[in-house]
Amino acid sequence: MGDEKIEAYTGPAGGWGSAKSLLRNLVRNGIPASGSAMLLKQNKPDGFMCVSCAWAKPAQPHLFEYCENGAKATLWEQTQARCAPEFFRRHSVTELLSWPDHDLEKAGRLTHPMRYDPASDRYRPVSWADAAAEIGRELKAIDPKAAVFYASGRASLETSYMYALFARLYGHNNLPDSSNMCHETTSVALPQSIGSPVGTVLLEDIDQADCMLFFGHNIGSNAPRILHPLQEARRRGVPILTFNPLRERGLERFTNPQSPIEMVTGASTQISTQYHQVKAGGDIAAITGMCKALLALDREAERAGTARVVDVAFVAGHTHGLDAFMRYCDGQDWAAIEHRSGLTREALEAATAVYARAKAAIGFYGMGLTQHRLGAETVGMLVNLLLLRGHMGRPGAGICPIRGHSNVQGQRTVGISEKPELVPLDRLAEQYGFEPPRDEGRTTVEACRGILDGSVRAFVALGGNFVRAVPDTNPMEEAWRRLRLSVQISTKLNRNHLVTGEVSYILPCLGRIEIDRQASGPQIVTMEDSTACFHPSRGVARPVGPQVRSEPWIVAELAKATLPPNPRVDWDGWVGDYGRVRDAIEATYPDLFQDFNARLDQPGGIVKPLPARERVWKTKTGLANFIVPPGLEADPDMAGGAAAARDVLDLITLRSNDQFNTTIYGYDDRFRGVDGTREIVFMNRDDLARLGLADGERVDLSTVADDGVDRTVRGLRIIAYDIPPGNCGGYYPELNVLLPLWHHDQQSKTPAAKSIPVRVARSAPD
Ligand SMILES: Nc1nc2c(c(=O)[nH]1)N[C@H]1C(S)=C(S)[C@@H](COP(=O)(O)OP(=O)(O)OC[C@H]3O[C@@H](n4cnc5c(=O)[nH]c(N)nc54)[C@H](O)[C@@H]3O)O[C@H]1N2
Ligand SMILES: Nc1nc2c(c(=O)[nH]1)N[C@H]1C(S)=C(S)[C@@H](COP(=O)(O)OP(=O)(O)OC[C@H]3O[C@@H](n4cnc5c(=O)[nH]c(N)nc54)[C@H](O)[C@@H]3O)O[C@H]1N2
Ligand SMILES: [Mo]
Repeated sequence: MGDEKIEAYTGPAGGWGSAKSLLRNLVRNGIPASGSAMLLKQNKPDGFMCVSCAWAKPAQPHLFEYCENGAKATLWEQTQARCAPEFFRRHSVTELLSWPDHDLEKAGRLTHPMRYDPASDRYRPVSWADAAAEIGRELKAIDPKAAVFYASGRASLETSYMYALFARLYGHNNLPDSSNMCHETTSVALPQSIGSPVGTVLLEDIDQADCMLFFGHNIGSNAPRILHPLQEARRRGVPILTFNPLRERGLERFTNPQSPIEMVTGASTQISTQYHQVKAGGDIAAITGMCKALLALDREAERAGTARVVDVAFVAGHTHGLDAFMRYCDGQDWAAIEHRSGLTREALEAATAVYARAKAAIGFYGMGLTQHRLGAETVGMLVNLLLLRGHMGRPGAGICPIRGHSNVQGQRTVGISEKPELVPLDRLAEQYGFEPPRDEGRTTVEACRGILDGSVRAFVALGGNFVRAVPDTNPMEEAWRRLRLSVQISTKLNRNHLVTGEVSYILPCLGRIEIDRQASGPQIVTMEDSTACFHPSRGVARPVGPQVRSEPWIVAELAKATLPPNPRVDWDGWVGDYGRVRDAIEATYPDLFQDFNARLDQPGGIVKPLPARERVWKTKTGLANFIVPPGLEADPDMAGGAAAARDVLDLITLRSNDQFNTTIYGYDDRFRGVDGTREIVFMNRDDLARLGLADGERVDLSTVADDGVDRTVRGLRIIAYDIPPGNCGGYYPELNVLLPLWHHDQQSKTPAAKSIPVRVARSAPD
């Protein structure tokens, strides 16, 4: 860690700051500038799909179809550093447990399969054959229902299909993935509203939209390539209305680092035309205010005999539940809306006035909506607002959840799901001649509960850093040690490897940037982006080392070692030619993957058929539904009791500009003016004055909960910040200690990481 420096950032997103940061990353990963040629292949038809976010890949890519953070992800994966057996000889697991996340991954790419040896407290190299044989023996010895197969969202459609099939042939549906901490809220909310589990917007819609709403996503850091179409939209004069507690730089101003003119002149584009600093969890209230204002405009228009504001024909022909929704809106008073949203009636009416004029509007959103106690209802509210004006299922309009991991949406599409009703089990039964398990599997939260209560005995991870990403870090780490089997298929060392079970393995895999050569030659893999388009990805870099295997190969070896032979599942044939896995995928999902292999190289990707795009509503009512929320609160537990006490704030856990989830590239959160530390808490100046605290002081945060668990993080440095009063912010995953496992979206069980009630107290002097 370097020196701490806290200094407000005044530049735009992108620009020279971005170019400089990129260069620094080349150097820190030991990659010569010439190695950056690899970046030219990023998100290109003849190259690889970025391993960072899931944003759409255009049919006509730019010369540089990558962003600062996508490039960082590539360089981080393609580092010259190696975490080889020698590293594990030098460092015991106990020693490594004291290392920060950044240093662990910085050790470099994993090169050998390793098995934990408790006697020496070290990981030791093991052969692939021995590893697979022991893991197979262990899995055979337990009840399959006591095993969890987690996936982190990066592995390809091919690997994911094989992995999910392995779980079901073995006997369980315990297939949570990172989506359970992320957009599971979306997967539960959108089917109720519009009968689709995913967003309806395509890239071409963004080119046609004339109004955009942005709720709770930090695009400048987490999906920066969206800034290109947004910049173009702003040039067309499209208004962008943003709702976010923090003034995120990428949502304010952007200089396109790929535009020589902008780089030389320093010109930047204003992104948001209105910026509303809604309180955390205040979105139901804010959107209620907008709907209320919209209905008022509509009544006025009706009285005056002018054009209606509500799309009457759409609402009458395509929706259900408007009357109840109108009663709900009429029943909310402005004082309560203002109080809960933290926004004035005037501000909400100003946003509504712009929205009411739009002919084609898109609602974008991220974790700021999904990670709340009533996250699903909050997403439902955004859809309600769009439905009132018929912005669904026509060009330039729709709902656009911005997905996280680069193939998280695709993993769900090909069967990684704990919900058996979402998987064509009958077809799998027929295709592979077996009886798949039909019972509900475990979500991430339920997997954690099972680890805590001992009912889960084995955990296999296809990527990710589960124990670090989930809530309640301390009890989870303690319980992990009682697991019988922990298997981590990974590219880099992380904390989950060090929190061992009785039998623990690290299995090193290729990333998709590397060339994956199998019996039939170099392989292609595929993924699904945020706009539900499938794309091929071709490795371009030299594999990390001779002992590193591809994910499909590893999954096949584990499956062969665990399952009785099945003549209908040709694991080795599949590994020899991934095209055959794609044929199998097509056979299971003929409607989604028609002519999959033949159409792989379709420019812009293969568009997944989505009924909601065609105004066909696969809901129980057969119509798009207005969903009435129970009240204005997205986090009802923040409303009263201890949480209303004067020293209690609502904590938002955030990503910095220098991390990918639990992967910490460095300690620089440039856009928020933080450099050299992650041990900070952003607080509002009024709260500081009220609590007698000062900028730069150290405080301890403790979760307000009466379940007897001590959840405290000590010594965070206060940064006085432009954040609504009553809210505070800090970094994930360090603050996951504070997030109770039961504090999750009630419907989807997505942890409510954007509203944790915490008590703030000055730290005791050391
Ligand atoms: N470089 C980089 N890219 C990434 C990732 C990464 O870590 N690094 N992670 C990937 C993954 S898995 C995901 S899911 C996405 C995550 O991308 P985001 O959805 O942007 O997630 P967060 O960084 O958690 O930020 C959430 C944003 O919501 C705002 N917010 C918080 N609470 C509220 C609220 O109550 N209401 C509203 N309206 N806003 C709120 C915060 O201020 C913040 O701007 O990014 C993906 N891309
Ligand atoms: N408090 C709080 N908690 C959160 C969140 C939050 O906003 N706040 N966000 C949540 C969200 S949105 C998500 S998605 C989860 C993320 O949770 P995870 O997906 O479990 O975590 P990652 O940090 O993405 O996983 C990083 C590890 O993945 C491995 N890896 C990287 N690339 C590959 C690959 O190509 N193949 C394989 N096999 N392994 C690979 C590396 O070993 C690396 O250490 O965290 C959640 N947790
Ligand atoms: Mo995510």
